[in-house]
Amino acid sequence: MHFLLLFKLACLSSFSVSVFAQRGRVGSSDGSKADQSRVIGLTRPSPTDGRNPLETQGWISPEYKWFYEYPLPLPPTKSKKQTWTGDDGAEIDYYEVELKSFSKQIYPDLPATPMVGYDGMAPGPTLVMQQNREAVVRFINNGPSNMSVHVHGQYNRSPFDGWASDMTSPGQYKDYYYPNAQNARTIWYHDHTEFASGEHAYRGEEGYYILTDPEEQALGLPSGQYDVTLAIAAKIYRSDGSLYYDSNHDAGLWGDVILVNEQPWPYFNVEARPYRFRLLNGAVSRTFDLTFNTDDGEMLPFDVIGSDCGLFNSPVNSTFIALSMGERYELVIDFSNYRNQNITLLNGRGIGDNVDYPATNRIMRFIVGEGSGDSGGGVPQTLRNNEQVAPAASNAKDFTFGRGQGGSWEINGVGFRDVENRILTKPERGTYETWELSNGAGGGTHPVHIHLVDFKIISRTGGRNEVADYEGAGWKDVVWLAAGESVQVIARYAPWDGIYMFHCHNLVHEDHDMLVAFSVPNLEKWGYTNSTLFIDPNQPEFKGKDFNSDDFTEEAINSKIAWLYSTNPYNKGNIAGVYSALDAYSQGQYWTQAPDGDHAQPTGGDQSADSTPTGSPSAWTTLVSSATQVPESSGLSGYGL
Ligand SMILES: [Cu+2]
Repeated sequence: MHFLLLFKLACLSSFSVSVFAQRGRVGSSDGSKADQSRVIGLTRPSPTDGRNPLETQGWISPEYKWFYEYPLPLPPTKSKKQTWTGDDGAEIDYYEVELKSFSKQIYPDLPATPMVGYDGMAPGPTLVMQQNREAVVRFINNGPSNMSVHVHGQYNRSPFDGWASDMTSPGQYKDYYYPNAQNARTIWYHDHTEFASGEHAYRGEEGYYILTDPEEQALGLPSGQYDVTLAIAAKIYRSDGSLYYDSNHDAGLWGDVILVNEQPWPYFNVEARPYRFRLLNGAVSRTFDLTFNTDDGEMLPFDVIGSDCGLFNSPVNSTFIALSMGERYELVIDFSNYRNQNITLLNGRGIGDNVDYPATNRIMRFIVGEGSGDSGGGVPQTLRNNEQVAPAASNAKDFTFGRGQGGSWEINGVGFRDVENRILTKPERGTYETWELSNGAGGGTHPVHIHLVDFKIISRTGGRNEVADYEGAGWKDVVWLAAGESVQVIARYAPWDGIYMFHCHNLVHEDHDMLVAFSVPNLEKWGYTNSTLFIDPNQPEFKGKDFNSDDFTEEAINSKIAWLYSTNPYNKGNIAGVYSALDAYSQGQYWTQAPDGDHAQPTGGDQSADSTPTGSPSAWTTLVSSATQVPESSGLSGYGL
């Protein structure tokens, strides 16, 4: 089976090469030629749902006339406030981020736009984390409504993962404890409040979270000012400058104003040298098909170096990239041969189920100056030595994303409001499962995000009928399910047990109601224990608390971090130990390799260590233990879920 999957992936990869190689150089910087080129031929990245792809509607927002006249804003990097050091030498960095209202000038001739964002800005400050340095981020809600913060792309324990109903009210704060143990990756944080994530992200509640590691830093990729985040979104404004959230009867909010880092159609001065761009689709419903174009209509080639879950083994050359909501791609593009030229980032029309408007074919402009004399050394052909092939899955499951008879969006007929049934499946901890994700009734296009795991795309049938090279080259946490498509993904449901969400990342769909959960149960006979259980995302110990200035002294913060560390969500940083214990478990050696010496059971036995936690309050322990035993498809409403 091992070999079979490898073979399948190899076939997919070569197929994609032959198809995409036919894409030619076309287009001009006003987008018109590029549009037509993408409509014909095999190389279009997505179907059009039967709409005339060149059809556009008029402006909904006041017409925007200042294309490429305002610079690209760059969010600041967040500084830590203090570092806690434990008796055993463990160090945990502490950050404070305050959610609050602010206003930002979007239209030069209209009043500033009221928004809500982290630290009163959008995008929020970039959190840059070093691999193997854990962090506690205290998110303080001084905003107008509830908050639940999700760091998208990291395996956070369930109470720190931004569960949709784990809400922190205005006037409260919540401490989120993050492992930062995975390989370097471009991830992001955004609001995940139930039924309101779309409106909250739209009004500004999103930012980058960049995890870096020594292997990445040794590659010599463009860094510092040459390593740039580009968060693309699309919005609608009223004549008073305020944001207008129109979900089109819950079909989607496509937006006629394209923004990069919250600036409509910005320009960015670049040197004639390579840049690393970290692309994020932070839009509510709009999918992009991106190309970099000279004024003469030449499309620039670039190296895609990574996707949602980090760097590829080798760069993938492309001239275009399709980016659905929640996806990230990293690319290196070399402007060396384009001195004193404009390079315009354009967008295809008629992509997915987008509705197009007069200027939605344009994104931003790079104004290339002189070279810096530093070529950047090129992109290494080996970026990472990353496992590319998953072993055989132990289970295959089907999930269909469609619109139910009542009009709401559902997964296998269930939505988040269906509390009794919303845990759709229970993958055994440590096992691989193949999930077939299918686009069902009701049209629409669904970027599917699975929390907790990194997955590999195995195949796509229907629609585009292929996996693009850059989709297949790395591990992902979002995959785009366009009209008529079924996509198979394989993931290992590890390292944690717990209840996690999976959903459509068209935020209008997610809120109405295409959001469900899976539960990774704790394992019987499993030697690894925590002194606290982390299965229930609403575990009371970790919920938001009312703001109290006494909690904000250096001493109080240190003692809170010491307590969080003592609950041991991340096996004291030894996550490799968790994996090796899971591997041992799968081989029936469950007592021999418990990862944490403090908690390991020394001899064989059949009692579940997780059923006898130490040092934890009894009320919720009972509650959580019960919650893990509920059968498939039964409700958890009695358990605070
Ligand atoms: Cu959807």
